Amino acid sequence: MNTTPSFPPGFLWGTATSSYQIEGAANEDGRGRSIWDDFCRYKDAITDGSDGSVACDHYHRYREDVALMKQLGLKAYRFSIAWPRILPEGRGAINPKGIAFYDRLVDELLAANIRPFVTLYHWDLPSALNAQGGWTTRDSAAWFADYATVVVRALGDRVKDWITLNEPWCSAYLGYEFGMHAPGYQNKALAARAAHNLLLAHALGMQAIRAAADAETRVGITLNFEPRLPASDSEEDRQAAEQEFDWMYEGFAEPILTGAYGQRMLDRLAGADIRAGDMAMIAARNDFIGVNYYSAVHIRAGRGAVYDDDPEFTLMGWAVRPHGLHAILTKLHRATHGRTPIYVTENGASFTDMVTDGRVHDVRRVAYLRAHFAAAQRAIQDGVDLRGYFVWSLLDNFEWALGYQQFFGIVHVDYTTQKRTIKDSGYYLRDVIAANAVVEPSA
Ligand code: IFM
Repeated sequence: MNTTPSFPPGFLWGTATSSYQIEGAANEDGRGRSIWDDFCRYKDAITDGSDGSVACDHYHRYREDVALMKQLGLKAYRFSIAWPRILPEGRGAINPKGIAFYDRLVDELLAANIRPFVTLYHWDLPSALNAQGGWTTRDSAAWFADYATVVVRALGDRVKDWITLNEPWCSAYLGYEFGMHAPGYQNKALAARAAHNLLLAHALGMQAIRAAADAETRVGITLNFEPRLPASDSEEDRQAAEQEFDWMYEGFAEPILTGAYGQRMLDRLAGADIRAGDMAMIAARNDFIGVNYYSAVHIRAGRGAVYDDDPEFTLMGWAVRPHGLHAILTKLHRATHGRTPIYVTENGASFTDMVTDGRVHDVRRVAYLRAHFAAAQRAIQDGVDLRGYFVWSLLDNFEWALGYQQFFGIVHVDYTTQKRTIKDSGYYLRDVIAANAVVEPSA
């Protein structure tokens, strides 16, 4: 087998999922409602009219799913906790059955020698809190910190890696400005408030986790990135790309890493409740940064975004540009002076798949993963302290407003029978993990 240089020893290979996208069991064991249960009921909110009430039925099939992870040789698994399972009203009374589910899942993972990476918030805010203003009220940061304390007290003896928020850019802007995600508002000022309050929630959440956990515990945040890259080596394109507004980076990574918003972001944040002392808390040290990377934008001077590199597009319509992963990893490495470990907490691709004779020959997904793994490997060679890589996603699942019409899994799910079929990309990941290197796909 042809291989490139190895990844560092102990490199943490895994897959990622989130609660609402896979769990189902929406009305079981005392789970409260979330803004996604509500949003899915709005007319035309979800392209195929579906919702996450059953999804992959992971709530009942988690043992089978952990067995699959073991079969693939995963070293780690990133999943999220459904806030309304733990606190059905968002705060106050704890639901012991909700905690018991994650207890069982964590124990099952540890028994399979798989390290749990737990995200506390992957978009399923309790509806009861939304009724009190949700992320648009500053109180939300304290609600989140209290919820984090409850979860870390319950699982912190076994879970040592915590992620506060997943992709707060999406929570704030897709949820409150563009209305494409729950709670479905279209209001710039509300989005600005939500964006800043989410950063505050991250800050208070980190403090709460550290207060409730032991010294071995690590905590960070997962951000999504879509870097702006020069379309050529010319100085004009380089400058144009540099000057382009990078909303995801400037809105979240920059305040966390520098303790300040840039002027362009401050203009966008008109209406947000930013108070003295907030920025210092938001800039508290993270034990790691989680990077979700899917695509990049090419910029040409005077023309803006261009596609003259003729990229391949995934089913999401996202340009396949693996070099963008190298670019964001090296940029973050420089921005943190190499002092903050980085994980790729999501990377993967949606393509249409077909099950034939019990196999899924997802050649394009295999090629996508191979190219992105190689980009990560190059970043490590260039000095980036990359500690692990979580492929999105373990299973085909509920892709938010796009329902069940997108397929990110390295394991195919038949939603009628709930049968799981490992795709060729799953076997490819297994081979990469076994070699701890970017191997050639087997024919
Ligand atoms: O499915 C989502 C996930 O919930 C957050 N990051 C991007 C994925 C693909 O769109």
